[in-house]
Amino acid sequence: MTEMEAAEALAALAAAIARHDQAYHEQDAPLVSDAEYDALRQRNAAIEAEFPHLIRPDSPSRRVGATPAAGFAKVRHRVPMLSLDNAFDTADFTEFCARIRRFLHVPEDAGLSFVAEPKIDGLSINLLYENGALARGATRGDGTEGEDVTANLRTMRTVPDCLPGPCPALIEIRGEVFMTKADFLALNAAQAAAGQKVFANPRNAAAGSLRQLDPAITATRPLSLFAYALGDVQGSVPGTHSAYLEQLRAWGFEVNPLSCLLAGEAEAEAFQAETALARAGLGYDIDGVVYKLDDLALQRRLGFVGRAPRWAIAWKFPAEQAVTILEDIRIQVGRTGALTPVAWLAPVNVGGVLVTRATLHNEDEIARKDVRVGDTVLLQRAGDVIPQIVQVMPDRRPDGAAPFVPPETCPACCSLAVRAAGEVVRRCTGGLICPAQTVERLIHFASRGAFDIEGLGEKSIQEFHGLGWLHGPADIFRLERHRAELLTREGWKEKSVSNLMKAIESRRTVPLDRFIYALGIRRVGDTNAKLLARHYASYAAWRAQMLAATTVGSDERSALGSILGVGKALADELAAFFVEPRNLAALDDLAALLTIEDAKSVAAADGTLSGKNLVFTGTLETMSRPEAKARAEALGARVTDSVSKRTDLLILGADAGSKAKKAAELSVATVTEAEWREMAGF
Ligand code: D41
Repeated sequence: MTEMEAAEALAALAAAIARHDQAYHEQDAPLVSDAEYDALRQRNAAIEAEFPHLIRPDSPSRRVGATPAAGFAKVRHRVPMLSLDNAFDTADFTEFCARIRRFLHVPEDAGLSFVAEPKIDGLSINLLYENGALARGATRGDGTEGEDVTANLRTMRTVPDCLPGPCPALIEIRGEVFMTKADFLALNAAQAAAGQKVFANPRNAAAGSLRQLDPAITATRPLSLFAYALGDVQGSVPGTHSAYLEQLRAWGFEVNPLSCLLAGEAEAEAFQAETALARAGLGYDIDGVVYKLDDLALQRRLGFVGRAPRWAIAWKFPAEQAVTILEDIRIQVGRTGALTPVAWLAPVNVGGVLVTRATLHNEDEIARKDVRVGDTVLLQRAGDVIPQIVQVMPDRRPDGAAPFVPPETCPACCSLAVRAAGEVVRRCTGGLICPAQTVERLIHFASRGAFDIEGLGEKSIQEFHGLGWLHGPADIFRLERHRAELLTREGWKEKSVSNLMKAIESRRTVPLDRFIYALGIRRVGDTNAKLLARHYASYAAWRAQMLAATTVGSDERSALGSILGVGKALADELAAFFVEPRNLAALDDLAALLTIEDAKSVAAADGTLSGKNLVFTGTLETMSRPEAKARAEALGARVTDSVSKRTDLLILGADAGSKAKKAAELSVATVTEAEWREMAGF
């Protein structure tokens, strides 16, 4: 690997890992399996080890865990919440014990007592009790600072409001919030039935439930807590960890009943093996066992290195694996039209869970692993409910097993499915007519920037779609037909129905740009919709030109590609939409019910960025400077390097410095990168 390649790889890894961290910690919706995530981090570490001078200021290795998300107040833990070093085999554990003995200067055969606690796969929290009353509860966050989720924690049965009997004046108690497997499955079933988001695994379900801004929602979620450690203490506590766990029980906390005191290394090894066997039968997910030296005085002497104590270690289990036959590869259509291949498997038990499906992510992944129908495959569950295919067993491949051929049409609506250059995802082009996408499309259609139909939000769209009243956007303007039946439904009254119908009627006349934007064609954000509307001026002209532009190489296609700021990728998306005859039929059906207003002529239009002087500063996180500049210029703006009185707008990347200050002095308007993307229609 050259230095240049290493730098590029580190930049890409930093961005990818940050994206995954955010998806995992802030949206509680991971994009990849834990194993894939670990592989990214390992690759990052390996490259950094080889090229230490290229370690980036924003390197994932410099960040620990999640930074607190907006919405909750930040809380500094009185004593930092440490992390844990990992052991993966007996040798690692033996070395952990040897290190303790070396540090304490005790003989090699000196016995060490450990408390073993199954390592719950949940999220750590910190509870502060003042004079025996719960004063504050926070998530672990980055270990130093977490989020104040006191109100949410108070809704949990297993979080005592007060500690009965004598207790220190101030004490921090730490533990793991989790959801049992049964509670998780029931919650997901209820979420799915209500058309709400389902969670990838119990850990994410627990995190998502605890981090609700509305504690009333948390109160309905089945969360559990096992307490396992103390933080700051003002007052006296027992001298051993095992006695401390007993004290926690006496105060009313649940402590994992499998926790136990072990007399030495041999017992720890046996405990590890027993727990690995018991794992599948437990009601909750664990990913290893934490071993903590029992003697608190020794713990204090040992202290910690970096952010991990020398006196504790998490001995992880190997990932749960199994072998089975891949019976079929079927295509799932997501709500946004993304096609995902899914492996249909001969049912197999993987660590106590009966598995019949595995995700195959995308066609590149299938090609890379050379997965074929009929193959014997090795599966792995690593914390996730949906398992991964680790590899195929090539020597067990049946004769005639053919490589996977990606579908050219959408299995839900038979429209063409296309994969744009440079993208891994194949997408259905049947935007308006694909049943798999209907709800999502309609939500966009009725949303604020589009038709802006008040009272027609996600919930009612789901309801009407479920009743078979809405198949495409035109049906919204035929809802009047269902007025009588709607009035008989729960939650609908004369007033709300009549308001909804009025809101719909008031939108029968619509400006061309909003109409175009509402169609939800990929890459056609509101800025591009405005550009198109201004350029083609009338709906009839736009429709005719788009039809002509479906022919590759036509004058209309190249004209479309060269409209200020539109570009080839967008031209391709528009062509793909218009090439599908049923999209066109749905469009005509809709247009016939509406009055679509012509756009104002280009000369009179006041383009939001046209003629403006822009300056970029700081590090843009989602695009390069040259791309941002090209886009701005395509929208008619001028881009300069320094802020002056003539600057109209300063776009602030990360770590913006003196230019931001200057802009403030000169009262120059500023926007964030996200706002800029919005303006530029990215
Ligand atoms: O069950 C757990 N997940 C667990 C996590 C546990 N039983 N004990 C733990 N003990 C600690 C120390 C030794 C640092 C007090 C932990 C964790 N830490 C922990 N959880 C997440 C990061 C660290």
